[in-house]
Amino acid sequence: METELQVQEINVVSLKEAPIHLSSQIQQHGVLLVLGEPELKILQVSTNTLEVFGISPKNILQKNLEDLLDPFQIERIKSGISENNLDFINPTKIWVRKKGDEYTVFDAVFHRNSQGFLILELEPAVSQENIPFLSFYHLARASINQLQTTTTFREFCHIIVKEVQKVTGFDRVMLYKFDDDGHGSVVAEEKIASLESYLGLHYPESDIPKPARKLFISNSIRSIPEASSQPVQILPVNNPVSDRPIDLTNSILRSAAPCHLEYLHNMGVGSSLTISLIKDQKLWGLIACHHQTPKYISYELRKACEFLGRVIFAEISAREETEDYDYRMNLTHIQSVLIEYMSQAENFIDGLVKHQPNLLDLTSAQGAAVCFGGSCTLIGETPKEEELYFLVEWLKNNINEEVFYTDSLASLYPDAERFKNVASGLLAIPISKRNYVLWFRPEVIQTVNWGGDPNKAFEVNQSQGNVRLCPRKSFELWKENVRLTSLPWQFVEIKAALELRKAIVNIVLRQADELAQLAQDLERSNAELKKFAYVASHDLQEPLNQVANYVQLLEMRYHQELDADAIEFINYAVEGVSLMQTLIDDVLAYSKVDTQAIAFQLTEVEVPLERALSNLRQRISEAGATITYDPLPPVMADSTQLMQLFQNLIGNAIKFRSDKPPQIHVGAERLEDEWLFFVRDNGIGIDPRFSDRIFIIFQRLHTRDEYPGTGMGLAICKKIIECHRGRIWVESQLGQGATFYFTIPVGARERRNGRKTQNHLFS
Ligand code: BLA
Repeated sequence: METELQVQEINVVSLKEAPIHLSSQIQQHGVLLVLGEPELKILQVSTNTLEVFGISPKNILQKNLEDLLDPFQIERIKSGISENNLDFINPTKIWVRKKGDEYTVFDAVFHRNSQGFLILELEPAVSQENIPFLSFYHLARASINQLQTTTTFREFCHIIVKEVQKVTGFDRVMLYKFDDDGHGSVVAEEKIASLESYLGLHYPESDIPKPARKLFISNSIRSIPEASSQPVQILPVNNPVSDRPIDLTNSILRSAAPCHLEYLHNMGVGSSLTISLIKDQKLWGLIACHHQTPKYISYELRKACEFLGRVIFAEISAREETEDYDYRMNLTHIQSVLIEYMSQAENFIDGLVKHQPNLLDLTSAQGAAVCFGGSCTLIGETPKEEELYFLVEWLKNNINEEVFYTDSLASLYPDAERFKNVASGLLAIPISKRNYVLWFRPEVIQTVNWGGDPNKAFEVNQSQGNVRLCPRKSFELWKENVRLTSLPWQFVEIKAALELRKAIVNIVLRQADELAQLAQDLERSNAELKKFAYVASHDLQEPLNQVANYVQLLEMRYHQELDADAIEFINYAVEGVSLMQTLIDDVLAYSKVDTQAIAFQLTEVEVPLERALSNLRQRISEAGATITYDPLPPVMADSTQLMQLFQNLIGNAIKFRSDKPPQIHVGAERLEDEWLFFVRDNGIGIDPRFSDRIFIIFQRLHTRDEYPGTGMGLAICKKIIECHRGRIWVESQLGQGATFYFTIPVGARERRNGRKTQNHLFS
């Protein structure tokens, strides 16, 4: 129990071992020398020189390199070093005299480390001759020719390992790919028949700790020809110039970390060669080669493998991107279609869910929801609406990013287990604090094959107070059933969701902006008007009554004494008072036409029309007017206001009649998105020059003697129609009658069938 707890507490990365690149230990088969420039003074040396050269390290330290080598070799080296690019002299063949006439041939490789020291590494030459560079090229070209005929990513990977296996002869060559979470798996393998296969097996992150991976980005090829040999110390441990351990990041002889050597031993590996595969400055994967027994690979051949891996891998990345590319283009297309739909729809949500393609296609999801303004619009397979309210609440409190996604929602939000069948995977974008677009993917139960139990990837050894991690002993297949997860969201899908978010935010903001502006304007003018109407009706009413009462009193009390002129003047005064009364009433009526007070209802337009006609009964019969109308459609409107509108328009048609008896006709016609109504008369008509002026408040074309009235009627009509989001205008010529037109938009429900019903009148 106690050790179990401790295991959990130990962070594999924060191991108390020295950083691996400062280990000051190299592998036994070679010699490492740290040189001071320009005289090439030997500052540090590995302690195995006696075995390799026959000279003890103490006799080498502080000497110059020329004390060790023939003058002609030194000359070659010195001129190479002065070249600045050490790759020109790597590798150089060097002969070191062991004793008498006995020479040993080495491959000499130089590099300068991060601390600026020149490091010379000597490996016994395996082959005598250099492999010409051209053979790299032939190797790579042959492989790439093969690649051209392959189709899938898997096949591509397999060719790499096959080629590397062919040129090196390792027992096993693998392509190891890292996942996003740091674990990795063997995606391609070529091996001798007697070994069991590791293909498809997963290995936990701790098998290759982070510091090691960081190192592999800088040093892309590492060779351990004899995994069981004892590491050799560098002398002195601290560099005499810097007084610090020497940085061996780019050394080829550095001894692997003890933990890793133990790992290789447990796995039955006698030697290994590892090549880093780097994409976008990140470690994408490794080519890992194993041999059961010690195996030396020459520097040239290692370089050839590195080159091969790099060239073919570049091809792989390109291929991976092309596969991505087609899908990405498709998503981009869907995205632009959705944006088009959204901007056309009255409500952007309709644009996302009502057509093909829709929201689901943007991310290849099986379900989606738009939670907006307190309600959710669902499409496809989704959790229930009330479950979504809780989920949105959780997102609101826990997620601050522009996009959130998981392929295992239940691991973060346990309630999600209840709807795992539809939503084990979630991709969410917040539109604003409480509004979200969500995509869902169902649970897909997967079996993951591990190379050994990942929960026991290492053991803790406690001896003499030291805690030490060592790798597991068993690499036997360990199967894990992964539940409560969906297929992962791909990068391109997440990007498409983010792009959509931008578009929605823009559309919603724009609509909100327009509405706010409109509401503000309206509110301001209405408030002013209402204030005026209030003053007019209350403050004016009282003095007005007073005038009326006293004038009438005057008439009653002094009737006898007044002459005809005085009585006429009193009548004018009474008329003036009553005109003022009508004006006040009209202004009040005008101020009451108000969008906020409007009661939109599906209204059969004939109903308000007939009420208006009934109110005008007396005037119609007095004028001998004939009024006809076509069948009229239902519209979303305020019936009382429509009544008032008709009453004003028909009242005007009667008032402004010519010598002929008035003939008035009301009709309607369907346009694209609205109904067009008209009221046509045969009256005196209006000079087209004035056709705009007549709708302005208090504007009159005639004197009150000719035609009575306040000049408010058409202003009220205009306001009523504007409240219905329509337009009103007149078409007329003087003396030829007039036609008043007004429009009312069709309701949202009707609009969707607009094309079908276009030009198709009501029955
Ligand atoms: C290094 N571990 C590595 C390397 C590989 C693996 C490929 C790089 C080897 C190299 O650069 O030569 C792991 N090898 C694998 C895996 C497969 C394989 C997964 O063939 C699968 C087929 N490792 C552990 C534990 C520790 C550890 C418990 O399992 C210690 C905490 C450490 N691994 C470790 C270290 C290195 C390493 C420190 C770096 C070795 C070095 O370069 O010094």
